Amino acid sequence: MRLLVTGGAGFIGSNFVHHAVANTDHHVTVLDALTYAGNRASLEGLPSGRVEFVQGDITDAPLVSSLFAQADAVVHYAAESHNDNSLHDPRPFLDTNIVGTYTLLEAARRHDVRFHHISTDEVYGDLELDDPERFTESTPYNPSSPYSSTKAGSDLLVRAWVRSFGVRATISNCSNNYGPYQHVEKFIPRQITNVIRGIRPKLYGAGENVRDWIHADDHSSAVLTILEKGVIGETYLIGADGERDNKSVVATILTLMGRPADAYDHVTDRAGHDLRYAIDSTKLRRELGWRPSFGDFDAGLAATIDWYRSHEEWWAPSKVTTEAFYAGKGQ
Ligand code: NAD
Ligand code: TDX
Repeated sequence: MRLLVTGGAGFIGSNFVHHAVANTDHHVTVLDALTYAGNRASLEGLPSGRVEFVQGDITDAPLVSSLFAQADAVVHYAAESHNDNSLHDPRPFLDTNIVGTYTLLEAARRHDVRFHHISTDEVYGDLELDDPERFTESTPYNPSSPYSSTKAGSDLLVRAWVRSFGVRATISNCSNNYGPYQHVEKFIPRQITNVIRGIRPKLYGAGENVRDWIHADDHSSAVLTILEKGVIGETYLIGADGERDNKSVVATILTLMGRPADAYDHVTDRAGHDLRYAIDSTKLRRELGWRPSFGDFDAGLAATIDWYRSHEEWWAPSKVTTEAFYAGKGQ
């Protein structure tokens, strides 16, 4: 298959490209604007005969149309992805997540290309810490932040283009990813690189918020499974039963890096901070037979710490500007 991957120079998109090259015969074309979050170096080492890179914007309709004309399937990762940035300046989130997804859907409709839309569990809002329920495909949408509301909007556009125009699309909503190539603005790489730099990790508020962690490689295998076996028009939740509160994640990072488990600071909480996310991925497991491979979160975290220790040249250029942004907000 000729796959077009939007956002393939970002964190999860680049992990997917590496995974697809290693596990399939697909040819991959990456379309990425190389915003602050995109990094061409995340695709280094891949065979040039299998992977082509196009720098461009998903809101550029003529460019998008010409790439869809040559693709059998599209996997759409490109997005503005960081909640904290969306609280500071929501506009790029509307442009890329809403108008960008609309532009791709119109091209999918025109060229009748199979389309897979990557989304997030954040569209469902948040859960109480003691709620026995987890998110399922029938949980009502209730997004909290400018980021998650634009992702919710993009999901609804996909559903409308399936029903109104017969676009052959599927959607997946995944929980929090960790692994190599994640920007240092995000929680886990921020704390790992802080410790490497001798800065104390920064925990928002009390640190009781819970996230449901999945390794990016497991997210990639789930997306390939949906591309191969998913039913058009369906939504699949992706998760690996990895619920942990932020305080315990920071303590584990510190311990794995040889520091006292409580050597972190509490900082200003995120506005509207979602309390807990938790995914029930029974549908994906039962109907499509998917299983995660990374069962041990601490082992995955240790491997991720090793990756950041040995790839300082990859993250160092972003570290200073990222920390300056947070410092300005007391975080
Ligand atoms: P990221 O910010 O690391 O990467 C986004 C990529 O998209 C970058 O390479 C950037 O250059 C590119 N991009 C941004 N705007 C673009 C535009 N207008 N045109 C073309 N390219 C553009 O994000 P990520 O964490 O890898 O997330 C990828 C996708 O997965 C997003 O859709 C996000 O909503 C979703 N998701 C992320 C997580 C997570 O834990 N990070 C969890 C569930 C779902
Ligand atoms: O320095 C920090 N300290 C801290 O306590 C940062 C950056 C974050 N946090 C907290 C906020 C969250 O409770 O850690 C948790 C994780 O934060 P992020 O890495 O910003 O992720 P989150 O807001 O949960 O969203 C992520 O998962 C869902 C991705 O960024 C989204 O793109 C995805 O949709």
